[in-house]
Amino acid sequence: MLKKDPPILVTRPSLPPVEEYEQLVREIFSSRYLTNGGMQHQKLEAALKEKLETPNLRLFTNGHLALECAISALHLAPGEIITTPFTFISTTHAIVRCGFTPVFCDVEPDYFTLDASKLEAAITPRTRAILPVHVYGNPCDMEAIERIAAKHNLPVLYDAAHAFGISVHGRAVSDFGTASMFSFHATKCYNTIEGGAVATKDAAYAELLNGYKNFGYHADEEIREVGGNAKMNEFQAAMGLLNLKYFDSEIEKRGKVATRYRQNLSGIAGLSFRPIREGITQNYAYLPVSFNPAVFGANRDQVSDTLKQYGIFARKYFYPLTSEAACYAGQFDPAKTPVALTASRNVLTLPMYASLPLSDVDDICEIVAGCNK
Ligand code: T4K
Repeated sequence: MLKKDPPILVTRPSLPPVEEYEQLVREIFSSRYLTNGGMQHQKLEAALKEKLETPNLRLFTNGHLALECAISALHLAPGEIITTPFTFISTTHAIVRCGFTPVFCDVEPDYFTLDASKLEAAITPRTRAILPVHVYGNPCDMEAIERIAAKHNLPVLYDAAHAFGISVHGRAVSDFGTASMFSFHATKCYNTIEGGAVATKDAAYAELLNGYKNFGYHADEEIREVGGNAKMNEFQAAMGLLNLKYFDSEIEKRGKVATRYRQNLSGIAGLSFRPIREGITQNYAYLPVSFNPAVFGANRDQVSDTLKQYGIFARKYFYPLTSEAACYAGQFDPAKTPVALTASRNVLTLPMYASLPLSDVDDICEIVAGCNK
């Protein structure tokens, strides 16, 4: 097989027709309203409230700052926040940057989401909140987590960066917990270039989010919080409005890509796909595949390197564990989350995006299967 030129990247952003974006850019130019809650922003906030089935939603310039503002708005006393280390570094950084100590709970072997059976053991008198992650768009066991949280009177803030549009037995993920943070980064299945949102059922908490993302302002001369600047601008919101229009068809295309991968690679010993929790809608945000090096003929890194030789750039989401990051050296023991540690060594996320040709999927699968010697 020839080396791919141009290379195949782990993802490509969904983009609307450029003429449609030009039209909205013209509207922005004629309004001369570029940020601070302009018309596109208002329209997007309303549309996403409906899409995510939530009574309150606030837009942000990116998912990370949305998460920081969401933590700040909980108004917690200093202490610990329980989370998982098998996630993008943003989750842990947000906790630390807000002044809290992350406490790492292990993940479930099937879904890589917080293992509720290990949650209670991680709770201490200093625990202030629980921050689980819907990794790869697979929702956590929210009922089990929230049962424990309620028993200990702890808020649950979900990192739903990967979970746009997901529902569980017909109930939107944003309907769970105190709040959920969604990322709309270019690499996500729904994007506003950069962007994010926090959805919550709690109207008073949503009002606090307004302050945290806008220097603490609630009215012209009323500065209530020590807020920063995390506002989404009009160009981002315009992209979001258009991408929302095409979201369902993009997800349908992603679904076809996912099906092709499963058809091509199922039944290979030592290679497994994530199971899908019962009753959920999927957004096919990522295409994670686990390799068991003792059974499969190669380890994850060897498969990744082989793909690179063909110009195919899969990614090791999420390696290293956030608890292993150099900036946290010596602070956490990754051996205490053995399931997460194994996942970080064995999972490769293969290229996944709506416009990925199925013939390329076939080529990727042929190379991966060929590593099984
Ligand atoms: N919580 C979780 C669980 C998250 O996964 C994330 C973000 C966050 C919180 C924070 O949300 P944001 O603040 O980002 O909204 C990417 C993304 O930057 C990041 O959003 C994402 N998670 C993370 C999992 O992946 P990188 O460093 O891997 O991205 P990069 O630039 O290497 O891009 C990946 C591939 O996509 C490249 O091969 C090129 C391609 N690409 C990328 C961009 C940006 C394009 O084709 N076009 C583009 O515009 O972090």
